[in-house]
Amino acid sequence: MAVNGGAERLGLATLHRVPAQSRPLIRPGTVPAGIVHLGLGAFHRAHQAVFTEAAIGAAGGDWGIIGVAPRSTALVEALAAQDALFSVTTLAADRSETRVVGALAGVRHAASDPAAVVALLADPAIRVVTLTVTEKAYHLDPVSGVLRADPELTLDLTTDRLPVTVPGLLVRGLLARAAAQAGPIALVSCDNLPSNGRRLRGLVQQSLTLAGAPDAVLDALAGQVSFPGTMVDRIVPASTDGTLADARAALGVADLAAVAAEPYTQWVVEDDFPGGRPRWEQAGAVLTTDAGPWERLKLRGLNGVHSAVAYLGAVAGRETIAEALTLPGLTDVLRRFVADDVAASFTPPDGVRVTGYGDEALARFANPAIRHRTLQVAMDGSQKLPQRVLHTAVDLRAQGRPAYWSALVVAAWLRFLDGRADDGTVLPLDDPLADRITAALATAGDTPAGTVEALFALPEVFPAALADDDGFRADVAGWLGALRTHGVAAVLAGAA
Ligand code: CS2
Repeated sequence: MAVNGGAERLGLATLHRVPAQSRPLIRPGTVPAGIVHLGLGAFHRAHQAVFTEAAIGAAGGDWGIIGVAPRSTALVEALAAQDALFSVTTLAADRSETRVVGALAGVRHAASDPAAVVALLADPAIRVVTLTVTEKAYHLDPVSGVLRADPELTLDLTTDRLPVTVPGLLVRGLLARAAAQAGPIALVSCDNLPSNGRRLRGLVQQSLTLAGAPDAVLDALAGQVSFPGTMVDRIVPASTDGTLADARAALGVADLAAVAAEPYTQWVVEDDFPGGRPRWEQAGAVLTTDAGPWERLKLRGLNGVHSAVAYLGAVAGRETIAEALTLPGLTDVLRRFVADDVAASFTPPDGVRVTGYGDEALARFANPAIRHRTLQVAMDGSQKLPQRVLHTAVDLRAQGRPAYWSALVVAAWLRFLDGRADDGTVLPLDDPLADRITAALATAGDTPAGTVEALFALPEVFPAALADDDGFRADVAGWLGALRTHGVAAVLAGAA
């Protein structure tokens, strides 16, 4: 059956056919836009859009979202044909529930109409910009936070052409905003980057400098633009035909922009919005002065564990995260990783026990209704490993402690980079540094120590403190040798 099977499409005109409990919390199409969101992926639709709709529903405000898709035309077309409506199906292990979200006030396609995006960023009605563009779109070196040289970025920042990169769009938009004196604005990174607010500020400052922005403009912007840090959390796998079929069954109309997500959701936001903001706290978000401890908790205690499951699971031939977790011994190993390494590496938010948080994350990963592919989480490892695992190891080693389980996670990534699962199946490498990684591996020889030597020499990934740490390198090489010789299943069975 085709996903829409000839059924009518979701939209304002068909909303009356959607079961009452599945309709939006606000009257869609009636709330003026106050937010631009860059990156209309599944995560945004199931997270910030849901919080924002609930906040508008509870407290009002002109906070409709204009969703900007950087690349995907299919999604923009699907949403445009649906009056920007889409549904979220919440999947618990034993039940599901689908609801249409009415937070989007419009959609734009950055690649084909960058001028429209620049104009929006300069519009006084827009007072918040949120971003979920994935780690690599920031063009930042994950270790140092320095802007990476890139020909497209250089063209965006140094010529008059219409921008195609995220930093290019932001800089052009902010310059237009300064010229229009359009008032204060908050730029909010909702990506899983370390200190994401500071990273985004650094990105904008470096880009404005490269673009040759005059000092007067820089000064004007400095007083008008804030960069609140945030921690965002909800497991939202890429949508599949099954997601669309479930949505259609629940709604009675076809939704080609449907997403599915776990029940759990969390948002911690630094309260620094000079142009105002939706009352997200009324939707369950935590507004704080410092999201840093929450962010470290999540990056290390959830995402780091997720990446571990993804690499070990993919090499063991498991398709999904939940299936990987059934590997005998894996849960024990991950609990040791959290208790011995993650929990000892940083100070958590007041009142939070890191091991309890880790157990909760493992229970969420085990949700069998969420078919999150190990290969999806394994993507872009070079951009993810530093904040998810390597910072944990750096902090432990600085205290003179071992980082034994962190070394296993790094070894799992290196084993994944071998390109073949334990059963010989090809494992694709989807990573912005794929060329650098492949070149490094080509010179490495085939001993574990050789692989460690070659990969640890990539300064964009491995902080100097680890690259020079013989003890840590030996632990990684030891685990890598065991994984290559015995396979994931045997290593896990004997490990914890
Ligand atoms: C995952 C995250 O794909 C990944 O790398 O670890 O997308 C994870 O599902 C979210 O951060 C959960 O909030």
